[in-house]
Amino acid sequence: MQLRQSQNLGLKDWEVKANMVNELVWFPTNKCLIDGAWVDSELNNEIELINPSNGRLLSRIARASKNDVKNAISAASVALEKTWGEKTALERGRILLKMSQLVIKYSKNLAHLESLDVGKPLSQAKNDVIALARYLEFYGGAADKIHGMTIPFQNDFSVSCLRERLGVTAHIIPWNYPMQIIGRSISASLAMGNACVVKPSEEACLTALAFGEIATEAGLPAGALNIIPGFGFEAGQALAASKKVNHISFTGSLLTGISVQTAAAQNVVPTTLELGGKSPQIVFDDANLKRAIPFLVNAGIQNSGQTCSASSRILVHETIYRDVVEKMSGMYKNLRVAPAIEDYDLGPVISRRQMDIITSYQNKCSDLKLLAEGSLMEGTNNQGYYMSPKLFETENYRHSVAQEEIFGPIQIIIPFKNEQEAIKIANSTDYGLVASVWTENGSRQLRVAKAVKAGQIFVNNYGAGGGVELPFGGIGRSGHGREKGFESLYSFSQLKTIANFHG
Ligand code: TXE
Repeated sequence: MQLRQSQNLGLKDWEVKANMVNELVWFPTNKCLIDGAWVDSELNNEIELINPSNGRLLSRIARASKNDVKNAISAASVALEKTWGEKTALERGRILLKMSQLVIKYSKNLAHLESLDVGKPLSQAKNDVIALARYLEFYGGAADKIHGMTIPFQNDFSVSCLRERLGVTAHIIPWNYPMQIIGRSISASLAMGNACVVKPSEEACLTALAFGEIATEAGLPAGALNIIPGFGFEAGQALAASKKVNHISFTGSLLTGISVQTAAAQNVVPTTLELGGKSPQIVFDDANLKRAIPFLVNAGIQNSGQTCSASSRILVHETIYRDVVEKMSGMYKNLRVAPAIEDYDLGPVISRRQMDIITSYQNKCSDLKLLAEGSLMEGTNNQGYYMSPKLFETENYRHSVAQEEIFGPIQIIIPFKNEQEAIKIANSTDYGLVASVWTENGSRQLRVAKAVKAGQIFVNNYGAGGGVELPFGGIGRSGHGREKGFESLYSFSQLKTIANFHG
């Protein structure tokens, strides 16, 4: 079948206009990027993207079929044998750096697209663009600085370990942070010399497509990065089940993660899974509350709580509990929810489906005390998916809303009596992604940081501003493998040991 092609979608050059909330992104966004060309999906099928700020059609994206996925994987394999595979580490790094510069050049457009598509306040989308550029910069710089090693062995041997690429890497991306998650995963993989096939989310996909355009403009050879929008049960599943993929990075829900890992296991393909959490912040009686309070709240409501590392549990020592409740409630009462582009504290949540999930958790909170909530601004009565953020309290840390990931703007505050109990509550869920400890006591900082089960622990802060350099990933049901920092380069490569006998 001859596929229709277009040179450019026009997304990266999209002119940002004033009142974008009602704008329909009419560009030919219904394409897949395969082997450097924007092509129709095999069956010429489309998926509608809905603008969460008004519930109306935003754009249409391609619905890639199994064959489209196959073509994308073949294009990646060919790029590895030829153009991309022949590049030196230095050359790969320079292309990533060029991509980083172009992301900055198109940052205004990218931020607007992400804000419209995901429904996140514009300034949060701007931060995501900066993070994307930073990932490309970090891994572009690292591409020629990741080495193998030599091993002292018997005197008549020379032993070296080469750090080699894996081959074709698959990247299954969720809707909550498309730019950031593409950035952290693709940049590291390309730096190591792999070729990528990306399956963005069917709920938010536009910046992934714009990123494809930027890669082409930066001179990334055809096939090194392929983008196949589509449904998870179709394109996603086909990608996860392919024998020709050599690694899968997945960020998303626990159940889909299990299904991806099960599919990969049939082909003995390694996976990196990032599956969210129920991340606690532990506030001791000597904490600097002036500094802590904004972190306690913002880490829960950022992107309407739809963040894998959202802090949805706040554990507070009983002696300062009422003070913290009062201060957090004060902040909550000033939180404003508005259409994303208007850039208040929260935008809408991603979809009607997500709204229903969050509402069902809110209903389960009926036996908890509602301490405070934010308010909806004008413009939110327009079919968009708006939810006011809510702060609840309970002593029952085993309650389902204090144990399960809600993925919405709900925080639960829980009192504790002593350090031992705080650690017990923090470690009581099946998750372990991120945690923070607020105390001025140095011994306690280290004791608690070591005792809490999570991949990242922050002391007297939360998130360290994103920290591209800092290894990130979960334990337990939050997943396995590490992204970010140099760790990610290890995940996207393998060691080959050469034992040379010269006796
Ligand atoms: O996730 P899915 P959904 C959590 C959050 C949310 C819930 C549901 O709790 O409420 O997941 O969100 C692709 N084979 N997180 O349904 O299904 C899918 O197309 C291969 C946490 O959106 O996990 C999309 O690209 N791929 C999270 C990606 O997987 C499949 C971020 C994620 O979708 C597939 C998002 C399949 N069988 C949701 N089925 C986080 N950790 O940050 C779907 N996909």
